[in-house]
Amino acid sequence: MELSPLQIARYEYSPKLPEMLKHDISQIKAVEGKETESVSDQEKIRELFPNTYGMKEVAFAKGENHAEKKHQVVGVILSGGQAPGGHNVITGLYDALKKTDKKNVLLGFKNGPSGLLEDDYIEFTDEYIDAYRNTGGFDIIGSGRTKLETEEQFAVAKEVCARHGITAIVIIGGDDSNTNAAVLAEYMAREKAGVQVIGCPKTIDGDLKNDVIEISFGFDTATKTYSELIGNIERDANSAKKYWHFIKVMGRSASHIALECALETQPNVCLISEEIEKKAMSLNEIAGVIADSVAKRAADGNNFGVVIIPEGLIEFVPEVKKLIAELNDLMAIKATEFGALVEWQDKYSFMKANLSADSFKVFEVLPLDIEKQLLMDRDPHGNVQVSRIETEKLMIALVDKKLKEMKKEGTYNGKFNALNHFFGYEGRCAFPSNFDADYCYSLGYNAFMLVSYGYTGYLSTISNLSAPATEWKAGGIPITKMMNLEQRHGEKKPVIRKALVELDGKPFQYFAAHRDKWAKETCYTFPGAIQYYGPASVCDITTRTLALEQGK
Ligand code: FBP
Repeated sequence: MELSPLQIARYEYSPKLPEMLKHDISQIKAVEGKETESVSDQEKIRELFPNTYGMKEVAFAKGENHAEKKHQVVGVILSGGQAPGGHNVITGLYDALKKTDKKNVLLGFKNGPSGLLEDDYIEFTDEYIDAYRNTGGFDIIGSGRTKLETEEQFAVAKEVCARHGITAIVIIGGDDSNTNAAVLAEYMAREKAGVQVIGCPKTIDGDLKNDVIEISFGFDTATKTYSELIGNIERDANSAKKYWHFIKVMGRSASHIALECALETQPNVCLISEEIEKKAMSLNEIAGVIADSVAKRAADGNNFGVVIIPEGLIEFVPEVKKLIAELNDLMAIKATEFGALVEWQDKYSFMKANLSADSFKVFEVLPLDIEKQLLMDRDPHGNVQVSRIETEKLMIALVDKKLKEMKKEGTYNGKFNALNHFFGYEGRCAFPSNFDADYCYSLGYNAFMLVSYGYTGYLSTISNLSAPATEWKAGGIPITKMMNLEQRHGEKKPVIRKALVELDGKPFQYFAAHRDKWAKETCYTFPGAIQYYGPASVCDITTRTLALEQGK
């Protein structure tokens, strides 16, 4: 493979570790803190995790290493969507494992959790690992979305582990994958299989966080990448002064990415799904918010602007949520009848006959393309594939309609030329920022410390992240501490609670305090490209979200 100059330079980069992990491994000791409780439903979760509930928090510190010495064979898995820095979690894990004992072995299971079930793996060597240091992507072993959740799968995993003498599995994933890591850890403990399970918090969506996990890895780089692009578009808009740009950004459910990009770039409008749900806003009302900004700016002669839309928006609009739920049920219950319809007119009549009157009213005002997207193939769980719905185009159509009405009423007299964009895959495999390169390497290094001290059912944690890396703290928390019971596929299941944008949190409050000004005036800020070399004040800073959350 040809190497770019940046790739060659990044190979030389030494990720920064927290002070307590920089010592010789013989000088890193584990210090146990308090016993833990799950965030709610304690009794039920204790019952479900009799072997791994209530374990103590762990922190690492300088001191004599008291871990039991044993030959370690560790398996690692990348699970779910790509996130910048995944390679560094693996290089950090590898370095700690080899520094502890050159004879230790790291196996990488290929293409996600299915690699473990199919016993499809590679054994890492120095040469192989070195080609991936500080690079973006998950192509080191590939990723996948197979869920590791049934007893049958766990039994296969146990057999594969026994075949290779595996002592621990490290799962790099989001809330679902780490929930499953906790269930797998409990299974291995119950079966006395001698296999520990450790998780690492990944997802660009930023929705795996709590009082201990300050940020999931990849969020920093992905939002910086999108913010660079949005800033560039803002500058173009302000130069040409003729387009409104509607930009959808990834984030399947929570709006953390949209909010962070708004804090970085100060667009005219940014929609936050969690607020829309709380206020039970209709599509018409949302279009009204954007049209209001368009009209105010047009009155000042500014027929241009930028709107940020979170990917998950429509599922948070109550009337659309109801429509989608009805469609999912309908297309499951009457699958054969609906599947036999070929002409659009017949499909439309089917909807009219079968949807509730309220839902059909919402359906019929949608642009034709969106109606068709809502009726596309379902995902494996029978749900509409929300990420394939072009919400940015939907909003343009609705705003255009609203502005035409306003023109008739005489409340708007401008020009509205809109363009749409979707930024998602552009940011998931970028070269990790210095923050993500350092954070991920530390997470992986620390995961091995947890392994060597015999912990299982823990998530690797690196905290105090808005301080310089040397001041970061390393440790682990039992995954069960983050769990509660939620309704999933008709049953109450123990899961890690997904972190949505908190409307009383500092990042949203800052945005809410400034958005009226941004809606009318041109207040754009241009973050520019991620910088890897130069002053720390430019290269090592993390997100505005984290800084505001930590009072910076
Ligand atoms: P993870 O939660 O698995 O990290 O993935 C998040 C995400 O990037 C979302 O932002 C997006 O909706 C989704 O993955 C896209 O998934 P796919 O890669 O399967 O198209």
